[in-house]
Amino acid sequence: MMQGKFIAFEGGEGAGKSTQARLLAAALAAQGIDSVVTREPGGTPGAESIRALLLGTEGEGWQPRAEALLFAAARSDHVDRLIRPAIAAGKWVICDRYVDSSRAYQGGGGGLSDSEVLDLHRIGSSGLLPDLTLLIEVTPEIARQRATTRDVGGADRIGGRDDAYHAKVAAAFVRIADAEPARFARIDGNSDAQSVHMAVLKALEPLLGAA
Ligand code: T5A
Repeated sequence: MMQGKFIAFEGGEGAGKSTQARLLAAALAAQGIDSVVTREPGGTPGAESIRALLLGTEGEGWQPRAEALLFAAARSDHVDRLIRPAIAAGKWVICDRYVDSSRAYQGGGGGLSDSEVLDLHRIGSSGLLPDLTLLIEVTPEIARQRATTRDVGGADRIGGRDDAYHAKVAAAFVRIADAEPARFARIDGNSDAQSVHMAVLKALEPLLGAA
């Protein structure tokens, strides 16, 4: 059996990652490609429990290193129990955030070095990387508008951090993507969902040709 592919969507809050993950799964299904849409932190029962610890706004929260370890632990469970088995079964895995979020948020925003975050990923998940990572980029104004529509009940612990933190995260995403052009496609996410979806499909053409 052919192995599946592993696609990740990355970007700031409200960029439209979940919307694009769903549209991609539907487009793949129309081509007869079986996929599984999943998310981080989360995707398995254990990782979803860790998600609640990380994003809940009760209590005093986590220091940057504890936060990075919790994301890495959640990812390890997700990779072992869901991502690797699905790929081995020939499915495409479409993941809403993955390790590059840890590099951008806990690294760029939280101050850990990139090599520290990658060490945790090597220990937790054998360094598994996506075949393609789609970075959805929107202006801060559009991100704010979309996140406000979504966060009617209030932002989570990390989404609710200040503008300076999110500016560092956005800059880190661009740095990471530009350093690995073969694994990343940078997608302009400012237009309507269907136009962004077309750009996503264009970026996936090389992988779809090989499916
Ligand atoms: N985090 C995560 C880390 O710090 N480290 C890590 O390692 C990981 C994995 C949770 C938080 O955890 C942090 C980052 C986050 O702060 P999350 O649950 O993925 O991560 O949080 P969000 O990024 O906020 O997730 P969302 O899934 O809610 O945002 P999306 O997916 O970017 O946006 P989406 O698709 O839900 O769209 C938001 C709104 O905009 C509309 C949608 O309908 C929706 O209302 N929309 C559009 N409107 C107009 N035009 C378009 N093109 C649109 N696309 C979407």
